[in-house]
Amino acid sequence: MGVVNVTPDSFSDGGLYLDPEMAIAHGRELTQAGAEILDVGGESTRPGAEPVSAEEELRRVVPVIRGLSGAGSRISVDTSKAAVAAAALDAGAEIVNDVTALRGDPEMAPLCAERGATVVLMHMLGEPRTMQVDPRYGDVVVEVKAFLAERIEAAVAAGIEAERVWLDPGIGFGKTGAHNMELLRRLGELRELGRPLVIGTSRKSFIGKVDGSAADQRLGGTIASSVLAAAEGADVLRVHDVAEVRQALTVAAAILG
Ligand code: HH2
Repeated sequence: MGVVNVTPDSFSDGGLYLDPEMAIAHGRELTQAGAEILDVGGESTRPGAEPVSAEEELRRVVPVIRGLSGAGSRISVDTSKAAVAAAALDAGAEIVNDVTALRGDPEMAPLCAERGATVVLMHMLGEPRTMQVDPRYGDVVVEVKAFLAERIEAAVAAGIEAERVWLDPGIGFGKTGAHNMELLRRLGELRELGRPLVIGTSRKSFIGKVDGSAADQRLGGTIASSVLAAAEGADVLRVHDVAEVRQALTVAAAILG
């Protein structure tokens, strides 16, 4: 899954693809590089980010989704707002990547049910503005797993087919570096939920906490964490650097046979 951020303030590529033509060209490059899915987002969820209105988010993502629809990758929309998801589905998206796991907007679950969308349910402790202020867990893996199990039930109760639910432990969303690494080491426990797992480690600050690198110097850490996540059973890797991660995964798979 390649990341297409149509935002002025995303933590690693904010402002680079705010212009729709630039975002579409970038999405096409990621497709060429082997992205099977493009995740198009119009609101940064980085720690401390301020929310964006639905109108502004729509203005950012809809032309880009329209421009990328039919160009070779499936399209996912990274949003927590039902109005944005509805317009994105109309424009050609088929996956709704909701970092609030359907808790942010009461209309989101019924919309996804009615439209037959695939949904990504992600774990986040708190909300982006404050989530990195002293996050605490007893056992982070047990708690994230219980949360995701409860969100699957909520999705199914709202009429979303269980087969259309993907899960994500939300690397960096209300977690310390140690929490993130514990989750990555014990992904096998989340596989017991029986649904595809999405993992997004790309350029995130837990990498910088290991070696002091800045967001634009974390490709090696992104590759290491993505390959290890795949080996632990991750199904979808959400990354900015599709060509490099794709090559790493192909070589790792060849070695493992
Ligand atoms: N991470 C980010 C955004 N959306 N969605 C899922 N399912 N999983 C993730 O790990 C995830 C996500 C944050 O990365 P990015 O989009 O690059 O930054 P920003 O939120 O600042 O736009």
